[in-house]
Amino acid sequence: MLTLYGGKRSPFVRRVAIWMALQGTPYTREVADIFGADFESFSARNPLVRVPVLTTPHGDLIETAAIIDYLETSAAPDQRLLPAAGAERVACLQVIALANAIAEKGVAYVYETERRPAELVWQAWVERLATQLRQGLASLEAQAPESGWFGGDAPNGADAAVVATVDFLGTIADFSDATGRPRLDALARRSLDIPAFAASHPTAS
Ligand SMILES: N[C@@H](CCC(=O)N[C@@H](CS)C(=O)NCC(=O)O)C(=O)O
Repeated sequence: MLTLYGGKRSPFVRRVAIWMALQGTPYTREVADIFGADFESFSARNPLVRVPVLTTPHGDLIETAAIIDYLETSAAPDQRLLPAAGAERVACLQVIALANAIAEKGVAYVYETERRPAELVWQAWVERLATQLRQGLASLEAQAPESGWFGGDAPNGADAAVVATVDFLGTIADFSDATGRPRLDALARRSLDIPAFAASHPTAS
């Protein structure tokens, strides 16, 4: 049995959780307190003390992209969430890359605005992050399907990455207003009808 380490707010952990659920890959979930009590012990699983970590028969895997590669190459062809090759694969991976980059900037924004002591906040950097997030989101919104999924009739890996990122931004006070991203908001709402997405929503119990 695979074990996924990481909390519900992390967009990276959630992408892995959605991915395994869409593939029908069974796993157990463990939350690690990497900012607190588990900092030292978790370094045995990831020397950088970051999540996600996926514990597998091949050991503890780190970094979302490498974990996803493991899941894709371990799955039967009809369970895979990435197009096999060609322009479709390039396009799908570029959507995932953009969603991932937005998630990275969103996590940096959270560290700056929620974790850093208020007197040490570098406002110009926060504004740079906000601009990068707005631009990234505008690009993702322009690429989002009006209906259905990035994957067409069924969600694929791009949908997993985009929904994980959009729902994560919804947890950040300054980015929780979805007015400027109607297609992404609608996609995230549609995803809640699918248990693979709903079960790992940041607000799911
Ligand atoms: N590139 C990494 C990013 C992982 C990451 O930044 N995870 C955050 C949680 S969302 C974390 O563990 N942060 C703790 C830290 O950086 O010290 C990945 O894709 O796995």
